[in-house]
Amino acid sequence: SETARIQATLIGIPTDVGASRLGAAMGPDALRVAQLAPALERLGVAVHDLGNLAGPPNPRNERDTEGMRNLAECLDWTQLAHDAVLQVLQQDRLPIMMGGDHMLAAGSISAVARHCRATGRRLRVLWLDAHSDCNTPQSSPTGNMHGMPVASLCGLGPAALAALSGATPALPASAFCQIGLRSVDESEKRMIDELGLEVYDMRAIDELGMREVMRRALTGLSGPGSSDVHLHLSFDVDFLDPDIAPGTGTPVRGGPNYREAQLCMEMIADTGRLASLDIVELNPALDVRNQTAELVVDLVQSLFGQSTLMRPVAGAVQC
Ligand code: 4U7
Ligand code: MN
Ligand code: MN
Ligand code: MN
Repeated sequence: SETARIQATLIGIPTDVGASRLGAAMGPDALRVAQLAPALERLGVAVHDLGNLAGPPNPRNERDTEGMRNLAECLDWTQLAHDAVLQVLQQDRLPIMMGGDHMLAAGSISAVARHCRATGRRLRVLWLDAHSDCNTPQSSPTGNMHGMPVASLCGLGPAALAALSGATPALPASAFCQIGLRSVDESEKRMIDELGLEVYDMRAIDELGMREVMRRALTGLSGPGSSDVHLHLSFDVDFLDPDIAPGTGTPVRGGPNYREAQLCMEMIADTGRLASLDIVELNPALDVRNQTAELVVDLVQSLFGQSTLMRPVAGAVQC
């Protein structure tokens, strides 16, 4: 069948102001070294690399009186990310954000939410992460802003950040689905409950299997009546087991292995709804010979339809 060629735009967002460990700012270049653009081109995706956005360096501030580190710098970076992503969406292109720490998702997803509001699309956000990232400045044990983007998008935390999309909250909590969690702070457990976030933690993946978890997570995203859905994937590299992905600042053991992660990406690809992507928390300073970046490129190929066979797999799940 004739399918229009996907037009993707790579946006380097080299920030680590939301994290306490330095190094995620080198993420975009590590992905370029691992040949992200050529890997996508081989799958028929037309790729344009915008280069890197330029924002403030990491001043390594202590927590402010409200409990946040580097708030001013995070506001600058999220605004820059928001503006760049919105522009790409308005060109009907698929933005791929190369982070950078996960705070940037408060900017990118704000732009996606604004765009969906303007074009009457329904937004679904898949959040692949070891963490829930729903701390507020008050609840955060660390003050690191990369642990707060979900709360911020749900309207909690500093008003300037929460209002980036032009509406507070940027999106309803029910738009989120989190997969792979295994390190959740006590206050976050309560927040997940209060917000009613849809969560599949590692226990769910162990008990149900990745296939059933993804079937549930992607319900309603394919088939008739789903063509107005914008699927955003926020892929925190620490979702992956640190044995296969050591290059990240907050690794947690017990994550998905290669095969589970690949199936997850393949099932997302099968929906045909992926419309924007964050790749965050890749930290080349902690990596071993760029293996984590190379693994991410491999998984992103699955996400854009790389498969072993021409035809659909016999017995594959219809979501
Ligand atoms: B990431 C943490 F306390 N919850 O808030 C926090 F454990 O984007 C970690 O998912 C946050 O990598 C991790 O600082 C943020 C901590
Ligand atoms: Mn994480
Ligand atoms: Mn995260
Ligand atoms: Mn992290």
